[in-house]
Amino acid sequence: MTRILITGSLGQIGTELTQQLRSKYGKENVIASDIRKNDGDDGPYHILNVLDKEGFSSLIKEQEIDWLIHNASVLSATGEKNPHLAMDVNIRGFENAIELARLNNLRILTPSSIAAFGPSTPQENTPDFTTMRPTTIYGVSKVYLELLGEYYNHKWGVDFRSLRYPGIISSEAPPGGGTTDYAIAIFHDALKQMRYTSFLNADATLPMMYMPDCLKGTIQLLEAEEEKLTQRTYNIAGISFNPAELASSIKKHLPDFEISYEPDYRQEIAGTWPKSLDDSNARRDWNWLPDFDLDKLVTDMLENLSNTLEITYK
Ligand code: AKB
Repeated sequence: MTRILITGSLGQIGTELTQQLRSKYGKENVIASDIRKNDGDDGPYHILNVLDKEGFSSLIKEQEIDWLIHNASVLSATGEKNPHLAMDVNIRGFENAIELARLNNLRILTPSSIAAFGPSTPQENTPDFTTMRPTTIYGVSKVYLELLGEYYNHKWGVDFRSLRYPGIISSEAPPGGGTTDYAIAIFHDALKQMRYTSFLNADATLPMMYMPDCLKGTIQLLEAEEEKLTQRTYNIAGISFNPAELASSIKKHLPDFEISYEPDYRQEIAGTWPKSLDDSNARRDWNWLPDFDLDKLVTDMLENLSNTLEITYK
């Protein structure tokens, strides 16, 4: 049976990906790890600082790992507040991960992001191969990750795979320090207090995706036969919308909901990212197809979150 190690397993994506992979590959074959203590996990869990290369290496060897999902990362807004932390975790952490993948012959999947693009990138229907001059440290770390992973692939044959995730919306673990986090906070505030103040402008359109689509795409790429991959890094798109459009979809369920706007430094970051992505290569190579449009996402999200928060809204 394939043995999988996930770093950053307590993050927004890591939390749900760990559960999903455990139900597919068996609890004991999916080893979760993160930098902090975890009381809630129901399977093998290890505290791991990805900057501790020896500890990282021992865990891979002791657990006889085949696939490494390297999710440990500082997101865009936190990165702009603390660029050196982002350089350590995102750049040095990834250098450790890819080198250990080479030494131990692992398949390695690690996220990139729409943040790898920048203000000089065409913003509509952005293709996989285009101008990439990001202006955030998070974006710079993702371009480096993509290029270094591809270098390890052509130089040493390391099976490196990456997805450029859009903003991910989910009701389980909260995200930490992202620019697209408004699209989750809005649901919490809508259910709790019927109003939300957005830190992005009303018309700040960004590519976004619901967690079930994110998990589906991640697992599809992880499991894809290597011969099918014509490239190592893929755009995947779900839907594109802005805060005003999201608010009107929420209003269909909560007619009294009100949104106001107080854009901050995160608007500047969002303004440098694409509005929509061309993901035709992922569709062609490994049959990627998202399931959720905006209204379906909003209906599902309100239902799940109201259950978790024990709030009746219908
Ligand atoms: C962020 O906002 O930093 C992330 C991302 C788009 O990668 N959600």
